Amino acid sequence: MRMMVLVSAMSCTCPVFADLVADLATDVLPSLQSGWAYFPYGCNAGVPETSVYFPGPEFMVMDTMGIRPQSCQAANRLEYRIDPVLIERGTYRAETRARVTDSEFFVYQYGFSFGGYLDDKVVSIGLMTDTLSLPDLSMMPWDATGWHDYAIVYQLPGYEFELWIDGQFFLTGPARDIDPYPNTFIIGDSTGGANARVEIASYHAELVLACNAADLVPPFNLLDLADINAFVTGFVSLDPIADLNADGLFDLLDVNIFVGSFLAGCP
Ligand SMILES: [Ca+2]
Ligand SMILES: [Ca+2]
Ligand SMILES: [Ca+2]
Repeated sequence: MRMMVLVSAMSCTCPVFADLVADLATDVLPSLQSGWAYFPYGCNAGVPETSVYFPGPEFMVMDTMGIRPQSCQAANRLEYRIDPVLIERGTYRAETRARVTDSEFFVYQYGFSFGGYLDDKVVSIGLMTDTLSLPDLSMMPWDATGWHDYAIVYQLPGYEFELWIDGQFFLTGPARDIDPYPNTFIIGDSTGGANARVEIASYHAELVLACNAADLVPPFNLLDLADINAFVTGFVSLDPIADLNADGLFDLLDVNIFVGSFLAGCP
């Protein structure tokens, strides 16, 4: 009977929503744009933003060719810090339209990179003219010299990331653990040993967080049958996901929290 009530409450035509949105305009120096900071570090510290990023009406050029082409850890990266947003559960999505017109590398082929540092995981990809690098540092041949739309989708906490190219699902794989790092959207040059010249025509990233205690699984900010199934399955298998008051017990208190939150709906 309770499940009937829950299912009947599912007809939510929720608007498109994101808790946090970051865009990067192509025609303004990034550090002049809200939320964005130019972040040169390691042996690239001191390299000025205006020598790497060149705004334009159709695309922004990033050019790190010839900058410290040795294998020291360094970056000329753009970062959009999203701490202190607490990411308990949510969906991260980042999209860019870009082409890599030149590149050189020493070890890690992240001459051009975009993605995120989220919940102490790396979910960024790296692009060179002829190579695609994945978050686990594996590489594959890829012709990045033509215009492509790249999209990364990652569910927190701890799902595998998805890479979409030109609107088509391309692959999925594991994120990589890193030392604690602020939650950050990134785009730019992520290594000292690899450099690139890239034209960036667009960039958009967003984070959609779970709306309440019943919003357990994707799609977030939406309460539907997937959340009900996740709670029921978690409850009967004693999975912490269903211990909604985090007291180590699986009892009526958790059921009441779930039902109350589900019926309350996303705001
Ligand atoms: Ca570099
Ligand atoms: Ca959900
Ligand atoms: Ca409990």
